[in-house]
Amino acid sequence: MKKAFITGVTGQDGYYLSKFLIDKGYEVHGTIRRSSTFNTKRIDELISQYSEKKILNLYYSDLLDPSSLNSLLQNIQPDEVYNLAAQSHVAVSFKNPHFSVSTSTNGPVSLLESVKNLGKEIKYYQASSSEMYGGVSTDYLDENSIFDPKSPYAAGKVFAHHMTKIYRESYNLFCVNGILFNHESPERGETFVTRKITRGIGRIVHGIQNNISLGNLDAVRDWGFAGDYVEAMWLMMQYKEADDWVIATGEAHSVKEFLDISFNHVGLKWEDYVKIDEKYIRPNEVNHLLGNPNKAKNLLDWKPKVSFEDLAVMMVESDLKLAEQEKVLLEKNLISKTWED
Ligand code: NAP
Ligand code: G4F
Repeated sequence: MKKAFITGVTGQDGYYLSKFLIDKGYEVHGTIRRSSTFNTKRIDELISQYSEKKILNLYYSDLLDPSSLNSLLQNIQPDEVYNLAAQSHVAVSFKNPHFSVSTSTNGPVSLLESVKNLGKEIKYYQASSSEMYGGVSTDYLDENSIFDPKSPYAAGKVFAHHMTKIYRESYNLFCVNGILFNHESPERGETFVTRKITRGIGRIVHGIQNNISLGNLDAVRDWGFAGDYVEAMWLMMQYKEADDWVIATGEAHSVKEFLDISFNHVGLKWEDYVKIDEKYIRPNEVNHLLGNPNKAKNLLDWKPKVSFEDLAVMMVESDLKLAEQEKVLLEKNLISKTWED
């Protein structure tokens, strides 16, 4: 049985990748952070199904704790390491630059060093990001496009991207960079723009929220479905050689277009509910990201299966159900309203 080690297993991609690898017959080992409240909500179902059978195994660790990462890798001796952990919110990285940058730079170096020193052939996956390109051009971006990071988050990712390549070239290690463009799902963090919108729509429809406050509605992204993108991560790790890969849909859409589709789905007009709040305007914006996934399509035989429209509808439908449950709990005073109008 192959063993995979995943950092960031409690995140959106951690959830989809664990599920995908377990279905492929892997034993999954994941790191979770100690928190004063439970932070395993996304993977609770997987835990109840697979932890007793030792198919899913969880350990407390942090990317800022190299000794814990090293001893975990020594003990587990995984075949594949997927480094998904990061403070992944771009706007937050301006507010918490030390933490954001330390996590995405020191973490990968610690893991790469451990992988190098293990003396076993271990494959390493680094979660690189389309944010590294900076979004100044409207051209298609591919593996050869120039990086021009616009945030602490993106600068940290560029460093990790180069280090992954350096370990590949210097030590002949199987180190892969997956340059993934934005990918979303019903498991997306609730402060990323797509989920913030669909969560808001669910609550508006059920009468427990009045408005959604947003920032730049003209920003353009290449949005895909997270479930499709974790398959691409795995395919990169099975390819005959380690490389850098762009994963994207090849379609660009604005925040306004996401609003259009999502609000139309419930028969409402977004213009009646969306307010612009300056606090969501970033110090330095990434205006336009559009990826060219042809290399992955041709060599990995990967393609995105969920369209932009279906993704928005999938998220709205899921958040309508969540809001319906919240409404009942609110009426029974079992939860309080913590979200903003
Ligand atoms: P996410 O939902 O924010 O998950 C991030 C994960 O990292 C969580 O499990 C989080 O733990 C963990 N984490 C944060 N800081 C940590 C630290 N210091 N030590 C250990 N774990 C830490 O992000 P995602 O959307 O799944 O993205 C996965 C990775 O892909 C990230 O590296 C992200 O930067 C990158 N990426 C994402 C996208 C995208 O569109 N989703 C695109 C390109 C690249 P808690 O649950 O305890 O917070
Ligand atoms: O959903 P976002 O916060 O995603 P962003 O900044 O593109 O970053 C995500 O994708 C990256 C890949 O390109 C990942 F590396 C990163 O970890 C993360 O997953 O914002 C998308 C756009 C931005 O231009 C932002 O300014 O939406 C705009 N936006 C407008 N109003 C908003 C809001 N973003 C957020 N989060 N909240 C708003 O109210």
